[in-house]
Amino acid sequence: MSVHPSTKRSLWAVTALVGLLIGLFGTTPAQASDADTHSVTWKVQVGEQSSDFAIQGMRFLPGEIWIDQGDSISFLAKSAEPHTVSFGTPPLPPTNFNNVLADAVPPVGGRVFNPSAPWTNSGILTTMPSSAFPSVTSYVQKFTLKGSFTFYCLLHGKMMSLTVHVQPAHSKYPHSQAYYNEQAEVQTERIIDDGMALWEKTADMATPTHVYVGASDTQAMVMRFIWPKNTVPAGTTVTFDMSANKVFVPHTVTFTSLQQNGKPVDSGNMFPAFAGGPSMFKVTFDQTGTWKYICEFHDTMGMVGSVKVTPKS
Ligand SMILES: [Cu+2]
Repeated sequence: MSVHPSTKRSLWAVTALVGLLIGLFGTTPAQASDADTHSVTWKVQVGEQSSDFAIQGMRFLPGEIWIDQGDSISFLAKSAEPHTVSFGTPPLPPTNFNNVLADAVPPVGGRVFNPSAPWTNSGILTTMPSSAFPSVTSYVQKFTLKGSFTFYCLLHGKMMSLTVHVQPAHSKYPHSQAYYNEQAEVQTERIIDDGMALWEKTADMATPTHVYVGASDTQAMVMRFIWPKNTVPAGTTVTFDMSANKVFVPHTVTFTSLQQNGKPVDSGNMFPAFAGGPSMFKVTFDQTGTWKYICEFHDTMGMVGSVKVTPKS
């Protein structure tokens, strides 16, 4: 994430709030581990992505796992898009993006899973750390209590969930790690194919004057402007549109050198209409030239574009 002055201000506010939350919740002492030396550490992947980062997935893989009392799960970040591994009720009702981020960033709880705590949280898991807030690439929880527990990603909601079934110690496992890994590989491919299909479908609706700002369904996100390169004659208005997004992910349309009325042309944070918007941004291009723009959140994933403005014909 590159940091624009306006983003810097809002991130500063987030950082201040995060500092407060770490102060409130970050000091839970780790519980003593038991003496079982036969415990297994299972692996769960968090997120998926295509090699060019264009498609980002929103699944824990596997989404359901059977382990024994005393076993641990190591959650491993597999995508640049940030996710969390969270359980319980977050300390604040999310009312806006900064609020969600403030809940997601601070780790809450120790290494031993405590289902009776009001809220446990991994912190931000990502393969592409941002300098704007702290993050991790893995998160371990040890399970000492029997039962079924459903975790979710705070950033992407309850559709991104994982159910952990904790059987009594020394029970037979229904599946091996190799089985889960194979399933994860097959499902990763499916999620990326789904994202590619969504990308094509959105491209069919786009025109030189109607650019879609990302796209998403409930398991895949397209981190691209669609179309990313347009040519229009001077005087044309281009609409940048968030309506192809079905999940709560912000984007921006931030021009790197184009100024109008002495100010840089920048949408600020955009959200889909169901999340309160603003979901549309219109720019009328009067100056000829090639004007580059980025999404401030996802430019490092390749979410960049340009509009070439030719003289009026
Ligand atoms: Cu973006």
